Amino acid sequence: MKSTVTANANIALIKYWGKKDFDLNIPQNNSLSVTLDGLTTKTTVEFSSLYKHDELILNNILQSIEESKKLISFLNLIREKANINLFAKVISENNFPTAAGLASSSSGFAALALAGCDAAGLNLSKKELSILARKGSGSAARSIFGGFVEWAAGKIGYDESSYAMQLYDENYWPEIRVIVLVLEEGKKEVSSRSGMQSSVFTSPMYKSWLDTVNLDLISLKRALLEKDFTRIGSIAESNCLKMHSTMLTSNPPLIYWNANTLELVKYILELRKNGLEIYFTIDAGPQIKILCLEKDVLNLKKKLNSFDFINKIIDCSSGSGAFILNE
Ligand code: 2P0
Repeated sequence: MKSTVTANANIALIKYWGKKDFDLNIPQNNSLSVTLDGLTTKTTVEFSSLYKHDELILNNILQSIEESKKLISFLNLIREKANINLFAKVISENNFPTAAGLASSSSGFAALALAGCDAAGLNLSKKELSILARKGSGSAARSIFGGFVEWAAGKIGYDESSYAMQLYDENYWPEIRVIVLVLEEGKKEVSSRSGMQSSVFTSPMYKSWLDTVNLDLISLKRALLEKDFTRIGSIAESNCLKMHSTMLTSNPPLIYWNANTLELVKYILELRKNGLEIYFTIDAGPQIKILCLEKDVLNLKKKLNSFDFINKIIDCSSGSGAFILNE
């Protein structure tokens, strides 16, 4: 009863920031993402009667019970579905910084959902896996799939109504790139989970966010169909800034950027004014993700190399969904 899976993180072009059903982890709005081949989690789950409790080893470090709480409640969902009562050992590794605003929970829970189900002898459809992964972490619902993915928000109280689906697979647009700039590797101070609830309840901008996000989604889907990079970049960048306006106006304010994030945002705008077609998006952390086309990657990276505060540059294409690695 053992299975190993890899899954990639995803970056939202239309963001998820807030839930309408906290118990079922059902979001306020539909979101749309691209799965990234450079941000990968590899997870092994083994259920065995030899284990006397659940154990999580994350990036080679044994986690405390407190740190394993989310994992244990997630394993309980799998045990209930599979009708087993065995404990599990889970070994998980990310090839990128964990909990720093690089969507490690998206790849983490997508990998755990598939590896856990496979190890428990469950054969779920991708839609069912997406519903399950969502309950670990919302964005994980999207990482079950590769390429461009939409997560349908669904309805309050209806577990089965909220799941992701693939719009285009990872081969749809090989020229599109997401260049991830890692500025800080530490864990963020306010988790996305508590940050987004605070924005829902306290930001006076939250209603405007909800009023415009669906129009952004429709326009972005149209632009994707037409492979119109200019429109995709502008919509994604503006959607990201609208999400950050709900963060900034939360009480207490949520400021996930640092001074270097701001310096790079201004630099990106300047480069674009001078003809290099690049756009930024930022999640709940200081890291910047630049959307660009393959033809501009070398030139862009050369320019970025002059910033010594950029710790790491990860060049991503659109990547695959979660899959089982067992021989
Ligand atoms: C997203 N983020 O759409 C947005 C943009 C962060 C900013 O999904 O509470 O870790 O586990 O459902 O999925 C981060 O939130 O939150 C996130 P939970 P999650 O990618």
